[in-house]
Amino acid sequence: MPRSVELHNYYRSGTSHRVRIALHQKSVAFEYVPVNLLAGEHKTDAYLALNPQGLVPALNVDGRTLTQSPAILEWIEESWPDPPLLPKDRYDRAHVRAMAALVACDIHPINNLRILNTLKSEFGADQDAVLRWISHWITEGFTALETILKADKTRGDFCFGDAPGLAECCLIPQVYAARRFDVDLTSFPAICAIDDACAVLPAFKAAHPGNQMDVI
Ligand SMILES: N[C@@H](CCC(=O)N[C@@H](CS)C(=O)NCC(=O)O)C(=O)O
Repeated sequence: MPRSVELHNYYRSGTSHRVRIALHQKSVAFEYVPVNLLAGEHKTDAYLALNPQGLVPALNVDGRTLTQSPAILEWIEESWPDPPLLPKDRYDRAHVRAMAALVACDIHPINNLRILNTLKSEFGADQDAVLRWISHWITEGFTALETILKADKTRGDFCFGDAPGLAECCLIPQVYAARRFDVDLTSFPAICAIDDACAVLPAFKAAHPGNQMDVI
């Protein structure tokens, strides 16, 4: 088992939030190392030495650095299998991974800070246009996810089955971002119910942006 686990992250970063949920869900003790994105700390030489992409999170385990939250989540799952983030059946696993990827590959990347900054600096978008951009892509992705969730008649309170897993690691931070940017969520009752079910769980409370040491 690893002796030291350091999470280099930022309280409001969705990808950081994903990894915090997984670590807390599995009761893994870790050191929280804040990286202030607004102050550009992710572009310093020291951080680029950890992650040449200059993106958070980075997970340093016994001196080895892991990057890319999907890879980190899978590594956490392999290292601490209980409680599981993925179901036993491989078709079910593909289904859960697909819901996670819907958020992680198709919603989050196009709403990232560097994309929003480029929309403003290179393409003349003002703040109102940026908010419309965010709302457009979250709404499109959540519309599909809501349909997927409603089609699963065996589902309990979560995206799959009766416990949160990989899909919630990605979804809950995206719901937090949607609320932060005032995206209208009234058309997504299934997603909001999953968010409510997670909000009362200790791991999700511990991972919440508002409960981190670097919250502003
Ligand atoms: N695919 C990467 C994306 C990481 C990422 O985009 N992180 C954001 C925060 S959520 C970041 O560092 N943004 C800095 C920037 O855009 O300048 C992952 O999942 O880890």
